[in-house]
Amino acid sequence: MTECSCDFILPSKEGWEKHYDNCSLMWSKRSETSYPKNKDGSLCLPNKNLEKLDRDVLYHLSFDTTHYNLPAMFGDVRFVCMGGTKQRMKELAVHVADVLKIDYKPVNLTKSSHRYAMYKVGPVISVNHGIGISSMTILFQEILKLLYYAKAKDPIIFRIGTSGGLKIPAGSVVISSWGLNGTLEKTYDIPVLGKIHRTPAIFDKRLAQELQSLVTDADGFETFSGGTMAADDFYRGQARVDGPFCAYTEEEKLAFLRKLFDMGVRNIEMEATAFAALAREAALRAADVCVTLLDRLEGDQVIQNKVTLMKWQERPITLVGRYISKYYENNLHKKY
Ligand code: R2B
Ligand code: URA
Repeated sequence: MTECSCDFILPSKEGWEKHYDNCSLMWSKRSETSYPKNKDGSLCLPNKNLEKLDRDVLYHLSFDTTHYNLPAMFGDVRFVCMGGTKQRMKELAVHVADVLKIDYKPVNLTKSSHRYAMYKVGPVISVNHGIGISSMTILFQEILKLLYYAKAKDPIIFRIGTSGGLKIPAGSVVISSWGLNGTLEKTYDIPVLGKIHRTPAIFDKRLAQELQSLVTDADGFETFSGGTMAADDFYRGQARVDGPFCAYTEEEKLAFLRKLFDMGVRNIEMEATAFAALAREAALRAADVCVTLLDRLEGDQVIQNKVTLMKWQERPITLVGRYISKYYENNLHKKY
């Protein structure tokens, strides 16, 4: 019988899932393949080709395994936070430093890649992934390899994002339960060698419950758990009628958005399916925490003023920062 490897960040509460989805016990129940983690929680990536490489170049991060001591640089990483923009991820790094009381001046560690911007503060990597699944998955896969070479233990991954809400007030935060693709399946589908490779896009329920429990009335915004549609486009792919092309009516658009709502979807963004799927495949615990910039039943354009939008975008950062601080308050870092 496989043993459970749950390292609870928050003590269990009634009604919560008993296990994290990525624990060795849950993995053994759902998968025939061996658990992709070592006993100490470090990653054990299943691709054996990696062992044959003399040097692995993490091209988009501008690191490699010869010229950089990745275990020394990143061996202590416990949390990886990703989000679309460089600015937001810099702000997250500064916020984490503040919360953890670390004296910190932001330095972009991947400046020479001219692609993504990565910050590291204490045990937290904060890195931007650009827009959409293909940009995010390149970053995510190189982060997975980085964590693997660094021998980081039990990393937890957050996406901090923006989205369009469905029938919820603009400025609300949605913690995703699952991702839904453009053809309304809860999967991440990618063509591999000419065939569709399909992976379930389900997020860790216990982690979502823990995050949700940290929201207080004083926060001044509502938080929802629900499905997240990941579209491959901002305009037609999200049923907008304000793009350069549109061959459906406003009524058809609203009927589609209502159908999504009835399926349990609470927001639309552009990465959730792939983010959930890659994390699950690597047995990493992940949460997608997005603020909604508008209610899509009421319109398509993001018309809020910049100051309000910036304030709203702090909300997922505050929540994830609070989660990371709990990890310290509960002294869990001392185990590592
Ligand atoms: C939300 O916002 C971006 C598009 O504006 C995209 O990255 C997403 O998921
Ligand atoms: N990001 C999206 O992908 N959609 C929105 O409506 C808002 C932000």
